[in-house]
Amino acid sequence: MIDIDRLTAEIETLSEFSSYPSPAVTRVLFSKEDCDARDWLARMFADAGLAVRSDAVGNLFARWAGRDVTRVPFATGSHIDAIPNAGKYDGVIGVVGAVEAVRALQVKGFQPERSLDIILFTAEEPTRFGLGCLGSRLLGGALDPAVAAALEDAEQNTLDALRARAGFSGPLSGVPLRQGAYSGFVELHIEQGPLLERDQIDIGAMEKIAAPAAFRITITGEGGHAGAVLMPDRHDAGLAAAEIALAVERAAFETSSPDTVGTTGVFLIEPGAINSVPCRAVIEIDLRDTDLATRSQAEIAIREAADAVVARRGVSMEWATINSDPPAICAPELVERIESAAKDRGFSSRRMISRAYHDSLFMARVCPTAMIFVPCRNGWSHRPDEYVSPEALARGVAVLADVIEVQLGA
Ligand code: HGY
Ligand code: MN
Ligand code: MN
Repeated sequence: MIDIDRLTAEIETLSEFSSYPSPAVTRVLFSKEDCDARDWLARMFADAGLAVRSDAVGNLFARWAGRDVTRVPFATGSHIDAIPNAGKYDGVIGVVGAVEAVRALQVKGFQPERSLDIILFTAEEPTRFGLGCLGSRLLGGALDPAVAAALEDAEQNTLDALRARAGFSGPLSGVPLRQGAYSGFVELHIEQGPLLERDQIDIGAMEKIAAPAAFRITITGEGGHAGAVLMPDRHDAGLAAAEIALAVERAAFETSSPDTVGTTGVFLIEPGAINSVPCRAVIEIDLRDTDLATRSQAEIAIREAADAVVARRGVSMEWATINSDPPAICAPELVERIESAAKDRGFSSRRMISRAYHDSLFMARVCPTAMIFVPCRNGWSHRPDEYVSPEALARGVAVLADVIEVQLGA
């Protein structure tokens, strides 16, 4: 039996660890709010009888010990970091909901054969270092530990310095998991899209997780006095970046796929004075599709457009790829398990593709992986009015508990 009142109260408490006032949640990797939230969760894990350990990058592993320690454990989990001005459910329901699933199984007297790890992944959001899924990327062997160690935030703090300050030490080379370290991984998450709510479907069973790529483009122009530099003589870095941002939108529209999305979410210009022609601009582009070839087609179109803009405006460009990840295919046997768990409870379900990326994208490189989605109001996410009803949340946790029960008993 899911104690939904306790779960919603815990989600409310967790949301208070935020550097923005309620209802917004902002919880950036290794900030005071993140560290305090991790401490609070570690106590919650311990109260549920879970043994907690962490790795060198701050991934937390809360283990429910099974009777047969020779069996490969199963895993679930998600993230609790939050981008600026976000909501209280993204990631959180996959961590706090997993604890509730374990408590529900404990109350019914279930004894696991196989152990379970609830994983709290470090930095699923790219906010601190510009790279998403930092913890799961390292766990999945998708990021060179030496490259990770040298990551710097906007204030030139390195990952090594920040993780040490947060109390995590040891070589990052010890973080990657071996292939098959878990028998499987299932993540509970909000849909962050409108489809389940629109069609009144209770549970989403992910078949695929979209392929994210991110680029940082730096444009250098000539700048100058806003009054003295006549229009034909300008090499305006800001306008060149603006044209490239529009090319991102055009490229996303013009692929053959409705799943291609392109976003210029970071747009900085220097010197940022009203009476000075921008001499430098930095834009960061998030480009996704569920199909790699289609995403690559969009990337090529953007690069070609950018080259033409740069040549015409007489500016220079540096193009840096932050990440360029393939999509993940979810494990059919876990997808079917999610569907049958929903069916057994009388919940409707639908197979879907996740347009957002998740830590599951990288856990799929370690073991069979799948995701359970629950609907969120209007599909809103990454905004303070993100909302999941207690009923929808309870259904997601119940299905997670049923999937875990089968996996731990198997
Ligand atoms: O951006 C994403 O897809 C995830 O919410 N970090
Ligand atoms: Mn997110
Ligand atoms: Mn998330």
